[in-house]
Amino acid sequence: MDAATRADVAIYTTGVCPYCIAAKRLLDQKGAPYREIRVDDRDELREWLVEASGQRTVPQIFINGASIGGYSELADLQKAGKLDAVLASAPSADAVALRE
Ligand SMILES: N[C@@H](CCC(=O)N[C@@H](CS)C(=O)NCC(=O)O)C(=O)O
Repeated sequence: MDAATRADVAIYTTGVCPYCIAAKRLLDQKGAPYREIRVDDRDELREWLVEASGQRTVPQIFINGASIGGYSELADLQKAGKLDAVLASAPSADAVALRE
């Protein structure tokens, strides 16, 4: 699916985070490029992330500006057979800008 992947994927992570590793592994397996944004020691960014995602844990994954949740939600999309389509969707012109 590599050639078909068009989505803008951003993953907010910290250094010691098994779920972050699992999420990145799944994205790698799907051949999906992503931007990794580390939030260690970045309190302001982390506060924004809680507001934007509604969750306090990492990783937090955004696809085309929309929060999809953490590794569990990413894996659920994969199990439901929906992840390829999500990763192949192009960002819309009015996609929410993420902070980095
Ligand atoms: N269900 C979440 C679990 C994420 C999770 O527990 N992440 C850990 C780091 S690997 C975390 O943020 N722990 C700190 C906390 O729970 O406040 C997911 O799949 O992403």
